[in-house]
Amino acid sequence: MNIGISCHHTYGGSGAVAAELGKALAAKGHRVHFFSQAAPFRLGAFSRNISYHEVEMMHYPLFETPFYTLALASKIAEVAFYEKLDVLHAHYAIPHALSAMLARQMLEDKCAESKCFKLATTLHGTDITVVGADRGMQDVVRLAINKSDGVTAVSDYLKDETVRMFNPKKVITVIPNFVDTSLFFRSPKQEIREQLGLGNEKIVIHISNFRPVKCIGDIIRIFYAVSQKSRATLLLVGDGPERSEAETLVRQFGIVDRVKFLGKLVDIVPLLSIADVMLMPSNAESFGLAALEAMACGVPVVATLAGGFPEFIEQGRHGYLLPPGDIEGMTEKALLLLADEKHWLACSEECVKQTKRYETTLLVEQYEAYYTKLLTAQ
Ligand code: GMT
Repeated sequence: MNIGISCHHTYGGSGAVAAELGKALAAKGHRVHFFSQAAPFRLGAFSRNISYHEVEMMHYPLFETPFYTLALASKIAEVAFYEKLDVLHAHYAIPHALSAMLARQMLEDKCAESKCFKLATTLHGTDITVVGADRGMQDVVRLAINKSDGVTAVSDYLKDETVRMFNPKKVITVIPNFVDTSLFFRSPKQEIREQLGLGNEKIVIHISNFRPVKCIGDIIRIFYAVSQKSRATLLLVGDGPERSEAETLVRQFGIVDRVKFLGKLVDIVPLLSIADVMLMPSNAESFGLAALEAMACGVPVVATLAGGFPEFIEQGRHGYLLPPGDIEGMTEKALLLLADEKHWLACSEECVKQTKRYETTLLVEQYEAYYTKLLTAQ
């Protein structure tokens, strides 16, 4: 198939899923065209069957902000026509699905409707729960959903939320996040500890784009309580709007030497491989790709009883889920995992087992079948 993928290039789950999906499809022989503002952060080096189309925006003094949605639509239309795209897979409802709709209209005179690409849209989370919940954006998100040929969501939770909020005309198919366990596996390296200036203390880790939904303040509060009873270090991977507040809290708590802000790192397996607990106290999380990737590396998760987490994290088996904001509860469970070696090992092994259900090869097959269904539908 000739598949177009449009996604956000920035550090975040939807861009990661889109890039990993495209790479896996290309490895299976499909021709994949990526569309984004800059190279998606997980795209990696050149690879056969992959083309990346950077969307260039026109800068003209009359326009205060450049029109990304329109530039993307023009780029999709151009590539779809010359490369004969079968499917355009939009990751995150806006603006990608809208640009694709517009691209189809641009092609109306050039292609017979039956020959134009099918539009598959994957909802990732905040496109519904945050952007979709905004009064000013609701109708445009609804349009993106209803005008797609097919819509998928990354968890039952997100599907249910979308149905509750938008009552869409289409049936939404759930295709969860996935992880390549041939790349994500535990392989601890002493030199990583040395590079980070760590001894043999326990490691708590968090990876995200530091947006408000991630509750970074709760991470610092939990870790502060943990650090009173355990000689652990907190690794914070990623960056974003809540970082300054987090750094301020770390200073206020006097734990500067116990917390390392590592920034937006792409190669996270070496870090996950030395981690003992993944903290994800998000107040809304449609799936939680970072948790799944941690589990593949044998890291039990302490997260919230919210969103998609309960769909793949079993209480006491792969870690613990507590109500959002329950700092005390999450602290207690993190301490339990850090202190009880036997329990940690059992959880760690169960985590690795659980991720086999979310193996990239299995889920990529589901996407391929989904595209085929769209292409053969009347
Ligand atoms: O908002 C974010 O944290 C990033 C966001 C994205 O779209 O880039 O992540 C969402 O998509 C991921 C991949 O499907 C999911 O694993 C994350 O749970 C989801 N984030 C939220 O729902 C907050």
